[in-house]
Amino acid sequence: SAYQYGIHRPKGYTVSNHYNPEMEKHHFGPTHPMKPWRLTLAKSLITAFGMPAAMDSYHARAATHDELSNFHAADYLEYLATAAPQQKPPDGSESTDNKFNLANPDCPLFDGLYNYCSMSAGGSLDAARKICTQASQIACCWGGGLHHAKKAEASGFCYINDIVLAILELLRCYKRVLYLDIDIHHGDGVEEAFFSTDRVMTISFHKYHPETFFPGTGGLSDNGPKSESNPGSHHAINVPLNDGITDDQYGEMFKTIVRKAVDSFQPEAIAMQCGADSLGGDRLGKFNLQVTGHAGCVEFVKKLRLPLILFGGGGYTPRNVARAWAFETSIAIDCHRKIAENPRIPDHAPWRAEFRQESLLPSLEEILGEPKSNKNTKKRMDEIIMHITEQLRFVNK
Ligand code: ZL4
Ligand code: CA
Ligand code: ZN
Repeated sequence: SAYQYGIHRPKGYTVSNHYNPEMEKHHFGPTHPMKPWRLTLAKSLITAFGMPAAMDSYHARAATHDELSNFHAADYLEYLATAAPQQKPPDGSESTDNKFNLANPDCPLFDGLYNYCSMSAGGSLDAARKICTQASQIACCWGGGLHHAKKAEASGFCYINDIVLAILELLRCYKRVLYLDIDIHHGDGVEEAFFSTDRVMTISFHKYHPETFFPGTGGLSDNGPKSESNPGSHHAINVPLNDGITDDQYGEMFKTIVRKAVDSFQPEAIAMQCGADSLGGDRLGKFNLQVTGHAGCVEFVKKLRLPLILFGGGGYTPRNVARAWAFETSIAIDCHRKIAENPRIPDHAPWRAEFRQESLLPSLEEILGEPKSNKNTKKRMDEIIMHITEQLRFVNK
């Protein structure tokens, strides 16, 4: 099918994909929104379109305890590795054991949890090493992107912060790393981890509605601890958005802000979290992005021609998650135009029935889900850009 689609290795650069099929076998619980099998769907689309012929595929190994301890606390890792899945108390009440925020309904202790986390981190670390040695110019790890995990705390479906670990690896060979986050949730764990360094700039685009939307941080003026002695001052950028944002408005914000940030910060490498819960029709999200709008952000970043890691992240309507990450893989290997010309999912693709319209790029009607009204005014968008432009005056590399 690579032949059928005319897909071949891109000229002049190498793309790698880091993936471990064992990850998908893990379950957070029957009604938990995080479904690791969305990775199976994504992989099956990537394969059906013949994309593996155009990239280096690596079986992601599990990260070692030592590697995880580059960011995480020893007692937390110890507990993650040994805590048994919890049985509900017989009286039906919720568990009270909330050590390290584990066993709360967002972050349940499930069978094989430690394996799942270490494979996610292993893929992201492998990706970072390929970028460091320049064996790859773009590395994809769709099983990573777990941006909420803290040093000694699980949060929002995330236990191990594979992104922080990967960026720490990039910092061994690149002076400055730009982190971009298009998941609908605030990338709080990554932001906090690099609050006190000027070698990482973080930019998260997210829905911001502190009373009702997780995690409640990431306001426009939340830019980290500001002080003369903190070199990381001004290096945390937040783009708080409202429900219903469209491709055009989001794309305009993304490009304007990233262009300005790259000009002032002059990064040597980019780590981008591509959470797919910012797509329309997501089970948890409330934005209106289409696959082409979401992927347009990836395409814009790719054109900067800096070493690049693409992570997965959120995404709770599995068929749309798979579509987005497959199309973004095609952007990485530069065959997205061919795919856009003929987006029909090949007949032999397993899971094809999952994709109702049987196209990689669904029509607007299908993906939108409930039509949402756009609560983002032009005035507010201009204010946000103004604030960030001012903030970037303090960042001159
Ligand atoms: C669920 O049905 O907003 C977890 C979580 C489990 C199964 C049965 C338990 C029922 C929705 C969410 C009770 C669930 C109560 N089950 C969950 C403040 C909250 C406290 C926990 O994309 N309750 C917390 C986290 C967010 C909150 C979003 C995004 C991750 C990422 C990167 C993380 N937490 C309210 C919710 C269900 C569940 C149904 C749920 N949790 C939706 N949003 C949250 O950024 C991967
Ligand atoms: Ca985000
Ligand atoms: Zn999310």
